[in-house]
Amino acid sequence: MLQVMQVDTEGLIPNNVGLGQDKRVQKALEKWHPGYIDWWMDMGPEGFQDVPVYLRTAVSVDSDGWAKFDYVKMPEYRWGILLAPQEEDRKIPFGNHVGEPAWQDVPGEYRAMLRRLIVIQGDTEPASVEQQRHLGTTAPSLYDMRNLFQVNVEEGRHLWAMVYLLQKYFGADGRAEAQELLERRSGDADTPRLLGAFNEATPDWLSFFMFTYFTDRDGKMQLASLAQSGFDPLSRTCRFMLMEEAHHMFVGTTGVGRIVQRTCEAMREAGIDDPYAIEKVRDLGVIDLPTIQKKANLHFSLTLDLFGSEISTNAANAFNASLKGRFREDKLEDDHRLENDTYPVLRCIDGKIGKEDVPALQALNMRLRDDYVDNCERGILQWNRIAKKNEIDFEITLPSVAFNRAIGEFSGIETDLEGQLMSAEDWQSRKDKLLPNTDDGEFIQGLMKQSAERDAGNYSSWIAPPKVGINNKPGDFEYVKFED
Ligand code: BYC
Repeated sequence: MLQVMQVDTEGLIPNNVGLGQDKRVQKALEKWHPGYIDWWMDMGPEGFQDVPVYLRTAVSVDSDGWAKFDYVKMPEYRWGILLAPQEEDRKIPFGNHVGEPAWQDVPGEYRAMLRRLIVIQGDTEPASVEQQRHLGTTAPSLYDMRNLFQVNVEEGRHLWAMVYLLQKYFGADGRAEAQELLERRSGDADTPRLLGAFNEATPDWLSFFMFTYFTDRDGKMQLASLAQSGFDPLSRTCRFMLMEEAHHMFVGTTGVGRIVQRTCEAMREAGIDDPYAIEKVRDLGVIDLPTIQKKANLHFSLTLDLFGSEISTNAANAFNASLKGRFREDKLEDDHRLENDTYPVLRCIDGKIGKEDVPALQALNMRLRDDYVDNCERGILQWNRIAKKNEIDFEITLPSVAFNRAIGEFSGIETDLEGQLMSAEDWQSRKDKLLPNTDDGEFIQGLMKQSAERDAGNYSSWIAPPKVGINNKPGDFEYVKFED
């Protein structure tokens, strides 16, 4: 049985949490709002704050028809606080409190741990907007520009979602954390964002698509684990965020797919079979497949670091406390406590990589990462089908999980794409072939121009048009309206 609460769209902050009756939180959020708008103007999409964009806005939380599409100038976007409907009699699905009624308030003993999880989740959202803020000017089409901005405003809404939890449930320290979320900056030497991958640059559109494919998918896995939380407001918030997240990954999967498609078509038209004829392929104004592979190597390995260490007491504590579960915890069939279970973890011991059984509670980050890798494999099959259909003999593959890592078991070693150990000298001499190098970056930057692409229905040379428009709009739909 679900309790659906109507979305109040009248006030300054659209919400389905009864904000109008909760004056304390309403006031706190209204006080936070101007700082958020200042942050958005400073750090949001550069140069496009004034143009109407065809965006979807969440107006309900029903799984059908929860959003409406219309032209909006981004600073006027209705960032709202929307939680999935409350499940009547929901029980905690895992951990020491399995089977107890889900908490509607913060359990005092876990306050600090819960706050930390919410702050880390919240920090990634504005970080990604900051990372992508320069991309609008080089969008390959109005369709892509609109998708970028859609992703950006929804990441902004996800920040609101976490800030609501902090303001409502964590008193003065929640307010301080909410403020700090507006103060840290991606890549800043003094006040960086909290997690590594969110301080990296997103310099071009291939990176953007890889980021939405790989890193937003980490978002999906982490949100899905937090959606299992015994703290019901967090669970409900994450369940609604996941509905929005699906589109972000769609942007990544189809974006890379369309680049592969265009490259393969151009190769075929020019009679080039060899995907490693890099210069010849680049001369066609498309991105060669080995460079696409290198970008995948980079974004996959950076994203794996977001899962934390393979063996983690933090993760065990969060699970025991019934705060963060496993992926699809409620669909798994075991005791949901894991006290006597083991899980095979890939480790590096005495310079050798191999699997070792460790207590399952300690291995929860590894398990989530395994689920993630499995999830990543599926979309890559789609890219490879495109190459095959075009009779180009090239398969994009995921590198070993030990490759290019900065966190966890493999942070102290270097390996090749297959996970074979390499010496430091070997790594130095070969890394340009495994990860994007300066030449690759310059070549891709050279393609990132925008001129005719601002005309509806036009696409840059290096990307194929999408099969269907957003909200089924026709190919020449004007997703972003520029003044003549
Ligand atoms: N960078 O036990 P450990 C998304 C720290 S993406 C820097 O190994 P734990 C999105 C860690 O904080 C999803 N530091 O790891 C996507 C800890 O520090 P303290 C975001 C790192 O805690 C696209 C120490 O190392 N959500 O939504 O088990 C666009 C030892 O930690 C990193 C979440 O991540 C790193 N990569 O797991 C927009 C969910 N990794 O506390 C949005 C919430 C670890 O000792 N977060 N450290 O000072 C968590 O569940 C966990 O905090 C982590 C780390 C999975 C991140």
